[in-house]
Amino acid sequence: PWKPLKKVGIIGVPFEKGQKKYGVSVAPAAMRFAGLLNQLKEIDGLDIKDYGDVDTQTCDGRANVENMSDLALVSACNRRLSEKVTEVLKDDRLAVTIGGDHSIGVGTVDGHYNVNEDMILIWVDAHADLNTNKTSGSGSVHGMPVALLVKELSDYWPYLPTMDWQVPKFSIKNLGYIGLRSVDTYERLAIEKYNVPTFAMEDIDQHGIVNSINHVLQRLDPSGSKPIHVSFDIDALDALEAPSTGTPVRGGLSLREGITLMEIIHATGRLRAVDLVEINPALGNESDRNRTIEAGICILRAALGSSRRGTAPRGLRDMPLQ
Ligand code: Z70
Ligand code: MN
Ligand code: MN
Repeated sequence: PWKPLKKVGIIGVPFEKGQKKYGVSVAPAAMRFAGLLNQLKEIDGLDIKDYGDVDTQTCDGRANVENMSDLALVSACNRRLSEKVTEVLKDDRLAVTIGGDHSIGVGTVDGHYNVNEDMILIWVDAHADLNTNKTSGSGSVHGMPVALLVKELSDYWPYLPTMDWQVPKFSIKNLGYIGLRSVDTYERLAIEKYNVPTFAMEDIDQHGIVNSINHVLQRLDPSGSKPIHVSFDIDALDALEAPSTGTPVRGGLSLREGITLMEIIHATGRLRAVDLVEINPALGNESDRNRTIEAGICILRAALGSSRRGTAPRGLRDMPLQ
């Protein structure tokens, strides 16, 4: 009974306080300037609505938590984003969120979970983003969103001022990873402790991207009955494909593997939310910037049903006569 949603809502999140480099917050504007909306509207039959950008500038209150930078801003931005994602989904649209750094995954998943409690989450990333403030080497919240979201890790956090709105309800049993190749020691410990289905780059090399994503989908949802959320960090792609990102890691997914992954998820008909994060147009030269933005648009187009085979014109059965 599942068929791909033809209605889509776009949300921009110009937020970069979940990490330390300038520039990720420019990505929504850069993606729009590169023609994102028109390139998505070209896809057969899609109805694209732009919900604009979330306010990422303001917060009230303070949250001085050890080894956790700018928590009050991260919290305020994600609270607004969560409500926006919920609104888009309640409008029966697939929620496409353009970050911003990956700390915004807290808001997108929270907002999705509030509509679909049975959702599964595919985290496509070079990194696991599974640190707590105790295990993080950077203190940057973009390395912590998964740990903030999952209920199984709630006891590993101190009280987080300003975060009362976000009660971790999502179960780590509904999480899978694709593309990992830079995993911290306690992140790996948690992946093993909770037996999170994880296809790191060496597993993808062994099994191929098609078997890898199919295996994760089969593990998380054997009956094929649950809504899917994909949180796609552009650094999952190889640094040659997507150089303009804060923490490029060599030896990643080819753009073709990223597109194949998204085509398979689209074909389930169950995709309900996609995040595209960590594009930093301020890093690298113009060619790096354009390549990274183009790669991001290719990933989103595949997620929304663009076919590399092409699409014949709707309702027409013959070529035009001369
Ligand atoms: C590291 C940390 C990270 C992205 C870096 C890195 C996390 N595990 N995520 N770049 N996109 O600081 O927690
Ligand atoms: Mn990430
Ligand atoms: Mn990453």
